[in-house]
Amino acid sequence: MVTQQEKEVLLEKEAAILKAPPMYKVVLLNDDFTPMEFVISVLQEYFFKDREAATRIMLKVHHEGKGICGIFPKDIANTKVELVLKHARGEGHPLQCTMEEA
Ligand code: TYC
Repeated sequence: MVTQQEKEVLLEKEAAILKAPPMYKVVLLNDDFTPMEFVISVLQEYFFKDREAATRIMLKVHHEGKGICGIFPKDIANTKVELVLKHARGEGHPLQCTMEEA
């Protein structure tokens, strides 16, 4: 027979499995120097946006200061931020990319 305590342990384990992992927004920030075309290419290559969506997001960042590239589990968001920053620095651009809990 299953004791009350065993039931509670099982319920806790099930709840932990079912609970969605926290998600993180990857955000691009505006600056005065990174070329628009570079930002569009980042959105296409790292966030799989088509050219129209990438252009829309880039222009939103340009006009409003920031914009969301996508929402991902923590590890994936972190890796994307690192890859985007490495690519931007490698090309000599000051583009800033961060993550925020969604
Ligand atoms: N403001 C930049 C320019 O005029 C373009 C730009 C857009 C830069 C989005 C960064 O995240 C950015 N060249």
